[in-house]
Amino acid sequence: MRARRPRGAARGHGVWSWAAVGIGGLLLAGCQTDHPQNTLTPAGPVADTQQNLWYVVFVIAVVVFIMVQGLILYAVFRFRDRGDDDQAIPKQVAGNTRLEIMWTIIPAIILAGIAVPTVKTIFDLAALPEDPLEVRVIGKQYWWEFEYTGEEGQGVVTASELHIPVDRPVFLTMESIGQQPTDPTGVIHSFWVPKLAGKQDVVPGHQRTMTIEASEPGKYEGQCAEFCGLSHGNMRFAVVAEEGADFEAWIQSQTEPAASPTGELAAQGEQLFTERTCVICHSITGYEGGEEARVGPDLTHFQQREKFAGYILENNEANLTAWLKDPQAVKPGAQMPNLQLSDADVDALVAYLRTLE
Ligand code: HEC
Ligand SMILES: [Cu+2]
Repeated sequence: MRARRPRGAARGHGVWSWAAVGIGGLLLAGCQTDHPQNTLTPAGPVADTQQNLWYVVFVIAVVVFIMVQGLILYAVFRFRDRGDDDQAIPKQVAGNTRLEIMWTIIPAIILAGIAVPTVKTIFDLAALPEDPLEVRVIGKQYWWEFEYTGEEGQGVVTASELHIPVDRPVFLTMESIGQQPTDPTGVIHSFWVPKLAGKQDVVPGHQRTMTIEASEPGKYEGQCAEFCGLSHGNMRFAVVAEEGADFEAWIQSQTEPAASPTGELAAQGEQLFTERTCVICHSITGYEGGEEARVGPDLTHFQQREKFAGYILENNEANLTAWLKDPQAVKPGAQMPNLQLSDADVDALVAYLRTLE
């Protein structure tokens, strides 16, 4: 015969320890406050405004939650089945007009109350900011392209690392296109730098806008936040915020054309860049025949980027070699073909790419 477990004691103990583990785990998860993509530590006025709105909604939601759960717990304990005959039966209120009006009107008032600051914030953030830096953001599979469209931006095009000046609004005009600039067959991406602003979907055939602004110099990590294909998770980027003068120097450096390499291996790589068809997809300003292509990232100042291929790979020789040998092995679904390059070709091309300062 099986021994009967003492009822209540052991069972109750189990439930409470699981609850403690669950709640403790949630609390511990909140401990890491300096995560690079923590939405709760905004780093600029746009994110601040959004967080302020979020706090209002959050506090109201917590109050409603506690009240509703409190009433449920009260009812569950007060009117539980005690197994005797003379237990309390709740007062029956079905069809009570007064109550029904009350619990329709109270939520309506709460929602209307939340709508006021929400709508105001939406309009405030949608307005064109004063004296913005203008950047066109293009979501591609699977990387972000940035084009500085305003006069001061001088048409600079770069990938994966968006440089911006601090304390100045940056107005982004965003779209999704296929591999060619005129190709309308893009997919939906979503641009998200959690510390600087909320998400913005980037939709083919539409132009979306949003403003971001950073208050402190630094690197703010972001990523595509809408599933867009096999390497959606490898579609990251960074916003690099710099003091005004540093930013201007950066823009200036980006307008410089690439110089022809002097080393023998690199010079060989420079030649292979055309022979192995790289030039069809990648543009390098100053490289003959390589000014227009926009299928892959602009490589004129490739060496200045800390990471590449959607900001997933450290920019070093080993990673570049692996990338050129077999892009899909490094990044599933990557839209750069495996060009079946020989080891010697790869070495020369890597040597050339490393001269693109
Ligand atoms: C058919 C077009 C195409 C050809 C040809 C091509 N690439 Fe690419 N390349 C791409 C695309 C698209 C990407 C972006 C892939 C991604 O990140 O998902 C890319 C990415 C790169 C990157 C990383 C750039 C960055 O900042 O992320 C390098 C470096 C590169 N290619 C070098 C080359 C070289 C060298 C060749 C010639 C051997 C070449 N590519 C041929 C389309 C092409
Ligand atoms: Cu995407």
